[in-house]
Amino acid sequence: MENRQNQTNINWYPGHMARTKKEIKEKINLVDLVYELIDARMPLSSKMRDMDDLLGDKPRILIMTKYDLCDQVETNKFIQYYQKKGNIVIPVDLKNGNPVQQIMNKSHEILVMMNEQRKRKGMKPRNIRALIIGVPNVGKSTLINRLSGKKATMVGNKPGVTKMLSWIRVNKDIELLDTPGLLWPKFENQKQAFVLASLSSIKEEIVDKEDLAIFILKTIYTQYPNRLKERYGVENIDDFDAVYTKIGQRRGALMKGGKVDYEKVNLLLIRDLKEGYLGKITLDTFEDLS
Ligand SMILES: Nc1nc2c(ncn2[C@@H]2O[C@H](COP(=O)(O)OP(=O)(O)OP(=O)(O)O)[C@@H](O)[C@H]2O)c(=O)[nH]1
Ligand SMILES: [Mg+2]
Repeated sequence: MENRQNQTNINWYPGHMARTKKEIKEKINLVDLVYELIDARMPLSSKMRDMDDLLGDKPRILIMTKYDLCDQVETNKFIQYYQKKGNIVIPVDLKNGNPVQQIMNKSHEILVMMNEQRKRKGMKPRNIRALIIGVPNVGKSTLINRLSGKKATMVGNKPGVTKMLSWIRVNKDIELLDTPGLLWPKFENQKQAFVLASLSSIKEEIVDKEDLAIFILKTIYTQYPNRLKERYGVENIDDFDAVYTKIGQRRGALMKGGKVDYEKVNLLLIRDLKEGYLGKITLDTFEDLS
């Protein structure tokens, strides 16, 4: 496996995503504001593609979820980049942080503006309806639960938990439309697909585990070389057989007779990244932008 390249050509755009997009299109006229969620660990790869036509010029707030899990130095570069392009960006830790006030304040500003416009046209003020969109597993349902202060919708650490569009009232001013995770029909490049797969936005079953594990090894080695050393005692990745053997020995992924269990090492690498055992990481680099 020494010179192994990532061979898999991941493309995953199941029918239910096309259907979700169609349903959003049908409801978009009811929507005043869009919360676009981006996973802070993949600020480029998890940013919605192919949605501008659909969303038109609806006001948008970019919410960077999982800020607690990312490499803030790298992610902040993207935050600044999006801000420079005129976006409102709010980084959040939906698990332990307190994101509600900040998001509500911004939404309120937009509500006030909307109602001033309505007044000028002789229309009555009304509450705001916000659409939540983002790739699978980015934290859409978690955000709704945090904003509404109750378990209004189901969450889970795998893609595809939310299956249908549904309206949820947050308070007297705001109603939210939860949506299932969306991707776009064709990924821009292999890295984008692997990044999304590494952080659970692409269903595990459709990805070759070994390709994914090798991608993780290469990426972490390039971007955070010390992490492999700290966790597995791996100093370089010149020889993948040697790397697997080392990890297998360190982490007890061996078969009878002491041979390394390659499959187990693959799963271990994938899990360690997702669970944060490789530290706070941002897989997209600012160079990927160019
Ligand atoms: N540490 C951390 N975990 C988060 C954060 N936001 C969401 N999560 C976790 O991410 C996982 C996915 O959250 P969901 O809210 O189900 O994601 P979703 O976007 O609704 O996913 P689908 O419905 O499958 O598209 C859950 O395990 C959440 O607890 C965050 O800011 N920090
Ligand atoms: Mg959901």
